[in-house]
Formats: sequence, C-alpha cells, structure tokens
Amino acid sequence: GDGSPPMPFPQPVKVQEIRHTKIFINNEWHTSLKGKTFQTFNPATGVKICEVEEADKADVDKAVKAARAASQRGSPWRRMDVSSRGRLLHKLADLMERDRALLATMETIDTGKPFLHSFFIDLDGSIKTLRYYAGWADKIHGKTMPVGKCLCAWNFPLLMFMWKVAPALCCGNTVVIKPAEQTPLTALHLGSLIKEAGFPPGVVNIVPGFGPTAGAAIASHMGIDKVAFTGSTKVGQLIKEAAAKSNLKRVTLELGGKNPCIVFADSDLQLAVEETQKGAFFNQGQCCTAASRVFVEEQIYEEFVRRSVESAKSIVIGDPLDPRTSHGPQIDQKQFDKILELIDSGKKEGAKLECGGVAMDDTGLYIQPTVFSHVKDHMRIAKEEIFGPVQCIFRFKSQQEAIERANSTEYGLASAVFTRNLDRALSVSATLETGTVWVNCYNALHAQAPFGGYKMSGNGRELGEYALAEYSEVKAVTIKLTETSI
Ligand code: TXE
Repeated sequence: GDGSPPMPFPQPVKVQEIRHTKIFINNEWHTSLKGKTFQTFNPATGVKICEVEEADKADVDKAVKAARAASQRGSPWRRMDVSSRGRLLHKLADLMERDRALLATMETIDTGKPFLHSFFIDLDGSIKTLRYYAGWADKIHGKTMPVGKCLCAWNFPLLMFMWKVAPALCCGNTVVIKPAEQTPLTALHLGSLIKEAGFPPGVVNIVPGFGPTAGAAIASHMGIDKVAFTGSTKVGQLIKEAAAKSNLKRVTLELGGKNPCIVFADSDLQLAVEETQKGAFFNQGQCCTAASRVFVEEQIYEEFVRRSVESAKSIVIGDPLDPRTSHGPQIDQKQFDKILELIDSGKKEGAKLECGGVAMDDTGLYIQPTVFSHVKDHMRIAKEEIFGPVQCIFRFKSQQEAIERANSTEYGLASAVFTRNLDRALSVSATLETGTVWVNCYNALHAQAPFGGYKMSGNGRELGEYALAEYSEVKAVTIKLTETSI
C-alpha cells in the first residue's frame, strides 16, 4: 500500500438487548394506551427480536397534541432562531455518526438488508440528508409553521424517516411519525438521539403501529396539516381519500414503480449490465426505484442476457450481518409469497427463466436472484410491481418503440437510459414520463436532487430545495404604504 494504515472495515455490533421499544411522545417513552404490543422479527432467521408498544388512534391523538403544543406561538421551538435550528439538526447528525455501527446493525437485523449496505448507503444517505437540510434552516424566508406527519415504508426505514423529518424540521414544523410495523427499531433509537440532541419536547413524536389503526388515524386527523407517505399505491389512494374527507391536509405520496431502463446498442455494454442489475437486485429488489423493466436493443440482446445471467449467478447470498454478503432475505412472508407467485406467473405466461426463480432451501425468506428474458409487455411480471429480486429483460427494435413501451405504464417514478450518444440520452430523457431519469447510471440519489413520481407513482417531490415547498405555507402579506418616497 501507500504506507497509510488500513481503513478499519465497519463491523456490526453485538446487540444484546433493544433499549427503545416504546412510543416516543414529548421526549418521553410511553406505553400503549390500549396496553397492546406487537412483535418484530429478524427476516434472516425468523426469530423474534422484541416486542414494541403498539400505537392506536388514542396514542396518535396524544402525539398530535404534543406536536401541536410544541409548535404553539411562544414555544421553545417557535422562538428558537433559525441558526440554532440548523445546529440541532447537525447535532442529531453527529449523534447518528457516533451510533452509526449500532444503527446499521439494528437496520440489518430488522430488515434483512446486508450490513455494509445499511452502513454505507442507508446511514450515509440519512446523515447527508440531515446535514443538507441543516444547511437550509437559516436560508428560508417568511414561512408559517404547520404541523406535519409522516408514514413510512419498511424497505428503507431510516432513510425514509430522514427524507421526511429533516426537511419538515428544517422548515420549523413539528412531526408525528409512524414507522412501518415490520421495521420500527431504528426510528425508535432515533427518538433517543433526538432527545439527547436537545430538541424541545413534542417536536418529534414517534408512534409505532399498524396501517389500518395508527396510520389511518393520522390520515384522517383534524389536527394534522400535512401527511407524507411512502408505501403502496393502494394505501396512497386511501390516504389521499382520508385527507380529502377530513381537513384537506396536504399530502405527498411516494408510491410504487415499474421502472424502465433503455439500453441502446451503442452503450458501454458491461456498464449497462452492471448498473441495470444492481438496479434490479439492490435491497433484494425491494425498492420503489427497482429497475424492473430492462429494454435492450436487439443487436446486443443475447449478449446482454448472457452477461446478466452470469452476473446474477455470482451474487453472494447469506447472513446479512456478514460483511461479505451482498444479498439478504425478503422482509416478510407476505412479500416472499407474492414474489414467488409472480415468478410462477412469468413462467406460465411464457417468459424464459434464465436463472434463480426459487427460494433458498434453508431457513429465512431468501429468494435467489432471478433473471427472465423474452418478457412480453402483456405479462404480469411486465406490469405489476414485484418488489423482489426479479430482473425482466425485453427486446426492442427502434428508439421510438422503446420510448412508447417504457411509458406505457400507470407508474412514473424512475427510468434510465444507457447510450454513448449524449444527444440521444438528452432527447430520450425528455420524453420519459418519470420524475427521475438516470443516464448511464442507476439509483444515483442525492439529498440535493428532487425525487418523486409522475402518474400513479405519487405526488410531490422529496429532497432538494423542492421538498421545502412541501413542508411550508407561503403567505403573501401586502402592505399599503401611506407615504411614498419620490
Ligand atoms: O405496503 P403498505 P406493504 C409496495 C410494494 C409492496 C406492496 C405492499 O409493491 O409489495 O407495496 O407492501 C401503512 N392508512 N411498496 O403491504 O401497506 C403501513 O403501516 C395509513 C412500495 O408493506 O402500503 C406502512 O407504514 N397507513 C414502497 C405503510 O403504510 C397505512 C414501499 C406501507 O404499507 C394504511 C413499501 C392505511 N389504511 C411497499 N395501511 C415504496 N414506494 O418504496 C397501511 N399503512
């Protein structure tokens, strides 16, 4: 080497006991008013990790009261000057850095995602999002302070928490957040860090619980001004309906996708193979941005499929806490069954199963990375969000045809174009009906760049300067002057 000491490789920590399992309101830990708890499981082993206090409507009411009180005129949060608000967000980021290995371990135990992914992707993204919005706190002018509320998915528990909480706090809001029932642990640990960082009581409240109870109570609550949701399109519709029927609260939705990649014959073939496959299999395929439809120009089709299969077969499946592992289990039995059922439909409808297609035979919810070639647009695997490690490869002849097929879906979250011709990359990007287009790369997400969907992939944008608009009200105060100079 160059003589410098080797970089210490991050290692998971031994988690003896989960310390934070209760409802977090007013910087304090509460038991559920109904006295209920629910269990959270390690999807790699099926073993119960712990019991978590279950929030229901009454607990949500309590959290909303706390959030409302914390944003009253004259409250410490309202009186706090904006630079101090930014410093608090930075302080929270410092604490997350201190507890980074622990948080990454907990995220891995709760979701099954490989430890190094938790450490380098989820933690890195969460901390960067916090710091990005910490920087914005003293650069926003003349906004009022509504109360916000967020509901999160289980595929990126910490990251989704930060994508919502960081811009909301940056704008001076107070929040009530319900993590997904499968993955409450890291959100609850963050509760302890929020208290330690010195946020006033009630600014952030965390209510672990289920969708039809705690989630629905939030969506229809009269005391909540805005709800941000990440999850399925079906539940997104329920939330918008509940918002409309209660107090017309603002809603932003980040929903499913069926994201197309268009690979032209003039692309860097190896790069396209690697990026589209990472896009398909990252997080065991449990990404709203999963590269689930790969359109490949006919001249390079066979070679593209050959290399994709070779690459899929080399993926290291195993214990997500083992740093060598790059592919873990699916989140739960329901998702596992849904994925296998869709794989089966692909076989029946005549797509060619190139590799994978089955579960691993030992314990846990592992599914082998699966590649289908000769997929046709009418098949279910071409239309439905699979949310599992399944790559579908299609063949196309002309640019126009590829664009039309890419756009012929009810979704519009992300897409990608692979070509060495930048002219073509730009003109194809302009025609793709998706909130994000990646050129010669995939899943390139940054705290600075807006993210969100066209069509049924959602409403509104998260991240970047655009997200600030989602967490603030604009007020025009017009003053008639009685004296005019000159
Ligand atoms: O999602 P749900 P599920 C997609 C993916 C997956 C499918 C089902 O295709 O296979 O959705 O997953 C809360 N009112 N995505 O069943 O049900 C729930 O408690 C209010 C895409 O896990 O949408 C949880 O916090 N809230 C996605 C959250 O909604 C309700 C990420 C997500 O659960 C509710 C996850 C209700 N009536 C799944 N019902 C993405 N965009 O990345 C449930 N919830």
